[in-house]
Amino acid sequence: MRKLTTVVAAIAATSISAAALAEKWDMPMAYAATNFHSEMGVVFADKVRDYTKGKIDITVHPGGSLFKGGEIKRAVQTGQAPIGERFMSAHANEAPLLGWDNLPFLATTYESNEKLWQIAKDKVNAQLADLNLVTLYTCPWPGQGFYFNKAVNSEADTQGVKFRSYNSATATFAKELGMLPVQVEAAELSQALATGVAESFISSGSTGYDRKVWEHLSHYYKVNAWHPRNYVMVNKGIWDNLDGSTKAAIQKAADETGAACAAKSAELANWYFEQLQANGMKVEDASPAFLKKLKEIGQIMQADWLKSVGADGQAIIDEYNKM
Ligand code: PCA
Repeated sequence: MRKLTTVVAAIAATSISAAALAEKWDMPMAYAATNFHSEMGVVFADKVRDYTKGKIDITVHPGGSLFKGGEIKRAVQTGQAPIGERFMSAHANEAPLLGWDNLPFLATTYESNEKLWQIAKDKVNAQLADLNLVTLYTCPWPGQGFYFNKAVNSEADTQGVKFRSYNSATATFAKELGMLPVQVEAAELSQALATGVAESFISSGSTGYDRKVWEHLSHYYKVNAWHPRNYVMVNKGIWDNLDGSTKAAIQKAADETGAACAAKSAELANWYFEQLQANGMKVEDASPAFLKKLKEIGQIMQADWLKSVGADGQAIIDEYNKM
């Protein structure tokens, strides 16, 4: 008891601020520090510090520097890191529902992707809760198109091409085009292209810009196949132990950051294409023949997804198609 009194007295005497008693949270993120997702992670951390009056002090670790992209979910699930950010559909091999945002040509604008998220959200969050995770916010990437080191007009040009995939859906896409997929994190993409491990990939202009892929590749085909999302997740046990006002403060920061991040993504989408072009890449629409093939593959992928997810997946698509 004396000890406690001494401590209380000491705190009063030196008027240690709330910040000094802050809970420190390390937040691993997978993408480049200069990428908008990572910059928004810093905005989020600042807001959380502000709205919790210094109670929760988040330090962002971008670029896979604390945990690599592929390790972040497990780190947060197990509480090794209290909070982290990851590409949601990378977990679709474990929980197929989490591939809701990789259905080719279903929701190809920011607006329709947001509608799809609103429909999928409760089911996705329930799935993540089963994995001991609570989603704080999600943020879409710009539309996905194909990078190559040559002109590609149809699937005749993609046979045998080495392809960097970022999840199982993109590996399927590649195989259907006769390509040879290998999964590589964005943080290791430049190296994979430099060493010839990969010579093509599907992504947004954003990742091509971050990884300066014009050093190795020449063509980008705008396909706008889907807008995949990153999500910021917190360990469920840690979240459940927070008091109500702290949760509300963090959620306010998350809601604001999620909206700002989506707006930033839309604002930058064309700017990234301009940067690719300024660095010598050809940025073009996919040819009608190539696009037709991609759409056929898209139908197969959607059917496969529905088969693996079952009724929940069908309910999401049915509701989306009604809108
Ligand atoms: N960039 C990330 C995921 C989607 C995107 O546009 C990547 O290529 O890893």
